[in-house]
Amino acid sequence: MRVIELHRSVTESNDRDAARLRAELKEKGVLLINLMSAPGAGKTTLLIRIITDLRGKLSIAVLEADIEASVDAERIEALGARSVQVHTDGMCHMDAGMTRTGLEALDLDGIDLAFLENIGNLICPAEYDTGAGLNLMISGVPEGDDKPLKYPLMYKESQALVLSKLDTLPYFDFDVEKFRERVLFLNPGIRIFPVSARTGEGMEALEQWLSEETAKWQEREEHA
Ligand SMILES: Nc1nc2c(ncn2[C@@H]2O[C@H](COP(=O)(O)OP(=O)(O)O)[C@@H](O)[C@H]2O)c(=O)[nH]1
Ligand SMILES: [Mg+2]
Repeated sequence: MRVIELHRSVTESNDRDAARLRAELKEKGVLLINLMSAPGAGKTTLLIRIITDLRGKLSIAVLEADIEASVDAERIEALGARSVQVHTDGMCHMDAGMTRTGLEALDLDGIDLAFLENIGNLICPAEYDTGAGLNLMISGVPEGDDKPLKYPLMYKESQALVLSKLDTLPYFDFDVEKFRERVLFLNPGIRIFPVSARTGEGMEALEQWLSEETAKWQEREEHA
């Protein structure tokens, strides 16, 4: 009897699609950042802050992915930024093919930095390479400092982490040092940005990092 491991073949073919998409985006000079978190961690609020603060410095577009509704894309468009909403028809993650389809609808001409706001979920999105140049995750203070212990994969797959809703620290027994240790144990190289999108605390360091990463992505390889 033959047994075919579908999960492996699906992820292998997705990995190939993702590598192709990443190379095309590199060629275009568009840094795509895959933004992942639990529902309500503050993805859209953070994007609104970033787009507003970096206006005139970086041209930013957003691909919004949700199971249904278009409220997030509407919030982004209200800022005058380019945005497209994709619906995943019940799927709890975005893969490279779905990301490509969404990006084709989003005009990337003149765009420096594009965000994919992935489905709110701490498990599935981390399992699929979307073709993004960087993975950025958000963990919110109200979610608790034990989340790296329970959902390690997303922390391992991300190059940077935003610890969001810092303004709510007085109301939760969240131990920032313990959280930091747990994250760094899983992923020693990850950058951690504690921020409050509400008060603006910590946004400057995050935005500086985004600008530097975009510039690095847009650098052409020098041929001797
Ligand atoms: N206090 C506080 N609330 C926030 C902050 N960022 C987001 N929120 C709130 O958290 C809720 C979910 O935010 P949203 O951006 O929609 O999360 P998403 O589902 O991850 O996109 C909203 O009620 C926001 O106002 C923050 O920095 N501080
Ligand atoms: Mg959102």
